[in-house]
Parts: sequence; structure tokens; C-alpha cells
Amino acid sequence: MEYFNLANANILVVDDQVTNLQIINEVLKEHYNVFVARSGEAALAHCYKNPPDIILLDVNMPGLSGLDVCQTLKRDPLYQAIPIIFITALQGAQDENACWDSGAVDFVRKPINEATLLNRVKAHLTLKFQADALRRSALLDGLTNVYNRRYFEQQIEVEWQRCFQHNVPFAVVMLDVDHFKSYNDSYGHLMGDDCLKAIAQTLNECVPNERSFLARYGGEEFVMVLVGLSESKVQQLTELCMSSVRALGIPHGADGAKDTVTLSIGCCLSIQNGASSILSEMIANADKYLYQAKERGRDRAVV
Ligand code: GH3
Ligand code: MG
Ligand code: MG
Ligand code: MG
Repeated sequence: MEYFNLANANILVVDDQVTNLQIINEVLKEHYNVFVARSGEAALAHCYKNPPDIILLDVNMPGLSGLDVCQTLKRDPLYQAIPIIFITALQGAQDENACWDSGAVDFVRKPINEATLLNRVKAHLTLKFQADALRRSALLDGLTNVYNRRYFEQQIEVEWQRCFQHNVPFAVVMLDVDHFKSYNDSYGHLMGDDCLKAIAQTLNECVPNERSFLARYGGEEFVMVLVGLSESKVQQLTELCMSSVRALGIPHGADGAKDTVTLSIGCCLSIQNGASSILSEMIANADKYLYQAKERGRDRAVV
């Protein structure tokens, strides 16, 4: 069971009445980082800038109501995972149903009971952190801890669309470990696994910016998606990937290998292919260039 440090949790408390904010803040501030907002509009602005781990939300406020805020966040894929607890003086079943229907995870009545509020917040934060951990692990490769194929397939589509719309250069880089079958045959699969982990970590450190990423494509093959790099920068980056892996100095004395573990790289740039190029064709081309790098003797990049 993973341990979650709930004390790092950020809580946003939203209420139009300052006294309510003060009372709730007093209860929570010993345990969590508490932020407050005095309107629905301010709450949304806070979330977009600094998404909290949980929101305690008043229902009746002038301007955007708590229900409006909840519905808005639940519609947005970026924010829908934030749990929302309504805190309200409303008593009727209809009002309560409206809160649940808007997507809240819980409902607490005013005047608040300190123990009830603290325990509910703790329970929902724990669930939120568990769900976050599951979501993360669904997108990471179990052996190397870099992104997995599933993440690659989702994210390359997203980045490709954005780059295409805004005319930003885009590159797909396929990286394959040379003579890896004979590495396993010589050193065993456990050392093979360690080798893949070290390579993945090194390549991950070569990722040049926030929107670019590395994923394990399968077996001993990785893929790097590069966003916003000129052709010469892409070329420098492929050199950096190869030299960083060589610099690990992992011995590989088997037939054909170059004493240390090396990579071959195939890279396809959107600039070369023209703005009309199709994503699947770019991936196929990167693969074709990788094959050429292998044929020409490995330990090289074909861009
Ligand atoms: P080339 O230089 O042409 O790429 O040759 P290669 O031997 O690297 O390529 P090949 O496709 O023949 O073999 C890939 C090997 O990678 C075979 C497979 O056992 C190994 N492999 C794939 N995934 C893993 C893994 O998770 N751990 C280990 N230890 N080996 C793996
Ligand atoms: Mg109110
Ligand atoms: Mg290989
Ligand atoms: Mg391969």
C-alpha cells in the first residue's frame, strides 16, 4: 500500500461569507495547506492557476453558484478528478440531490461538526491520491518508469494536432538498442533489464522541453516525440541521445557489438515531410530510417 503524505494536500475553501471561511480554515489549517475564495468566479480562477487536491464548496453565492462551479469543473477533463464536497445550510432533499447530481463526492451541513468535516476530507483526499497513483501507473512502463505505449499513442495525437495547427516543428524519433538479443544471451535477462532501465533514465534526461516526451515503444525500442525543435536542434539531440548512452559505458562484448551498448536512431521531421504529412506516415518513416541506421552499421542516426 502506497503511503500518501496528506499534509502536502492543497484544499480550496469557497464561501461568500468571511466568517464561514474563517471557521473552516480554523478546522483545517493545522492539517493541510488551505486556500480560500469568496466567489464562484474566484474559485474557478484559482483552480485554473493552481489546481487543488480537494474543494469545499458553498452552494448559495452571488454570481456563479456552487452548483455552477461544480458542473463547470466536472465537464473539464483537466479538472474533473478534483473531488468536491458541498458545505451548505440547505436542508431540503431536492437541494441535496442537486448537489450530488452536479458531480460532488460528498455533502456536509452547516453548522459544521469539526470531526465530521476532518474525517470526510481525510477520506476523500486518500481516495483522490490513490486514484492519481493508479492513473499515473496506467501511463508508465513498469520496468523503466518512463511513459508507456498507451501514453505515447494518446499524447502524440494531442501534440501532433497542436503542432499542425500552429505550424510548430514536430519530430518522431525511434531509438533501438543495438544487438540487444546477444546482450541478453551473454549477460542474462536480469542484467538486460538493468541495462534497459539505465538507458531509459538517460534518454529521459535528454528530453529538451515540457511538451516533448520519451516513451517505451516496446521491447528494447524507445520513441521520443520532439516539439518545437529546428532540424539542426533535432540532429544535435539525436547525437546527444547516442553519446549519453555510450557514456553509460555498459560493457557489451558480444559478436558485432562495439564494446559498450549503443543505440541506432531513425528520425522523421514534419518540416522535411511538409505540413500535410500524416502522423502514421511520420511514424512509419522514422521506423524506415531506423532500419537504414541498422543496415549502415548501427550506432548512428538517420534523420
Ligand atoms: P538490432 O541491433 O538489429 O536491434 O538487434 P537486437 O538483437 O537488438 O534486436 P532483436 O529484435 O533481434 O532482439 C531484441 C531483444 O530484446 C530480444 C528480446 O529478448 C529483448 N528484450 C525485449 N524486451 C526486453 C525486456 O524487457 N528485458 C530484457 N532483458 N530483454 C528484452
Ligand atoms: Mg453562501
Ligand atoms: Mg535492437
Ligand atoms: Mg528492436
